[in-house]
Amino acid sequence: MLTKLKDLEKDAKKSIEEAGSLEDLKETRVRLLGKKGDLTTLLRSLGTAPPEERPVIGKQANILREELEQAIKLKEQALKDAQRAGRWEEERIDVTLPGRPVELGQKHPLTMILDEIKEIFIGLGFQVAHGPDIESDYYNFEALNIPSEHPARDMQDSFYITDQYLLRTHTSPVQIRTMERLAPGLPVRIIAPGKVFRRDDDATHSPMFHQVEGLAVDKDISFADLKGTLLLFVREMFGPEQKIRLRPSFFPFTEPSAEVDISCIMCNGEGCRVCSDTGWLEILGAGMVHPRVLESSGYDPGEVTGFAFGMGVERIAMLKYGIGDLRLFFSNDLRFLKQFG
Ligand code: 2NM
Repeated sequence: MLTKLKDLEKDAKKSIEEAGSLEDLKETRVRLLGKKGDLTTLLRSLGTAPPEERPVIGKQANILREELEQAIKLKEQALKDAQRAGRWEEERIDVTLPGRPVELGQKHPLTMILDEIKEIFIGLGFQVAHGPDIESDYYNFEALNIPSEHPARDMQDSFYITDQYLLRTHTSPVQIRTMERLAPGLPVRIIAPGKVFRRDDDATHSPMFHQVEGLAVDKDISFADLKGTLLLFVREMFGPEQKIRLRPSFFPFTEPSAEVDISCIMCNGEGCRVCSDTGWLEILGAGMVHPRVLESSGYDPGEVTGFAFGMGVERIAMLKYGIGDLRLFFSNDLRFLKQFG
């Protein structure tokens, strides 16, 4: 039986050594050491050996089992190493190849325009204020002197979330919130840039677009201050030769109110397709803050006055870059976006 054991040892070590793959090795292991394996079978027949030989055979068999376990473990590691080396060979990286060019992104044209607008007003002493996209009926309408029967409140024009909450339709709520914080004594000079939402969708209207509104509240703020501020803005934005023209208008939150035109940047006021032969382009709404708006925000309209204005960022970008379709800003077409680098 000891001879059998010796034979088994020789055969087993050979099999382990010759295993060509991890699968091979696994099979060999089962054949040698498994429940019905060679070594187990040999030990089962220990009872047929002479009693004095049994302890020796048993001991030798156990030593052999340990040796084989060890040999299998070593072989397994060797096979794994070889496998990894093979993969490395296949995937070897040629560091002398030229690299793939890295494409840098760039600012969205609307971001560029917005940055420009912000810088101009910061230069004039304004601070940038922000507020929530979801607003209450109160901040979006009521505090702005827009009564409940006003057509601007129509469900058809706004995205209502509940009875009292909606996506803001302009950034004026930011101005109200700021006045509430600073009233009754502190002066206000802010612009409020951000997304606004209206139920509109065609080549000139998007359900989401961007506005910048401005507000100045202080003692003795006049309509002339408004005009001067807007003229400075327009000249920095569109060139030092620009003219502006104010036409009487109406907004519930300002009195008096005006629409502001700039001389057409395409034809310099000569008259062309872009300005419908008028020589002028409308780019802003503005006015003196309505006393009721000042009052509901905590200021005394007998003590302070204010001017406010609002503009659409997309419209300014379209004019400045000569873009014909508003939807290009939101289509994320790289052929369009790459032109503004
Ligand atoms: C515009 C036109 C005119 C405006 C008014 C206010 C506030 F909150 F102070 F009353 N914020 N923005 C305003 C005034 C906005 O957008 C065309």
